[in-house]
Amino acid sequence: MNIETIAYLGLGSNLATPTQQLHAARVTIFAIHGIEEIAFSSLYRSPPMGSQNQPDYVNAVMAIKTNLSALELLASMQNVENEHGRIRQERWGARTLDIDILLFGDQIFNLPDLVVPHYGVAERAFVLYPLAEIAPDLIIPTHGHLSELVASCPLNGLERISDGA
Ligand code: A4P
Ligand code: MG
Repeated sequence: MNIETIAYLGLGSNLATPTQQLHAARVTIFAIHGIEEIAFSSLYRSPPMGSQNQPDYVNAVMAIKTNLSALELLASMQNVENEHGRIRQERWGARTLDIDILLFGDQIFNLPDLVVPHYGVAERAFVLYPLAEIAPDLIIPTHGHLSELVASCPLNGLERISDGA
């Protein structure tokens, strides 16, 4: 039995009614044995990072408590992506559901399949703003205080669109 860890998941979708994708993902994730939801941010819309030839994204961040290991959590989130019709095509291309493990406690992983903190966590507005909404005092391993990262991150077109999924 693993120790319970607080982890943060970044959820994103830009196809097939993104708000519904995030709602469905949330319901699926909190029903998983070994995962308990602690908080779920508002939903935020933003223009696509990467290829501009795709719809806007809707993003949110979910805080969970889990007794899964980090690699078990990754496998579990990849199952959720697959169940929700995610087809991996081009990197940074359109997707029905993307789930990134942003943080796993204060642990650092540099494995072939898992890099935590997630490499985009410190500079992506669509990650930092929802994260700060649910965990304003967080310290991100190797990056420092979330509040300072948010303060120096432009919105880049990010808008809060609803109270939650
Ligand atoms: N992987 C390594 N570390 C992690 C982690 N911490 N969490 C590996 C999840 N996966 C991790 O992921 C590729 C591989 O990353 C996986 O096999 C896993 O072992 P993927 O989800 O198949 O590929 P991807 O999502 O196309 O690539 P990547 O690099 O994860 O893209 P991002 O960084 O997720 O960006 N614009 C807006 N506005 N909002 C968005 O959410 N998202 C993306 C995708 C592009 N543009 C966006 C948004
Ligand atoms: Mg991803």
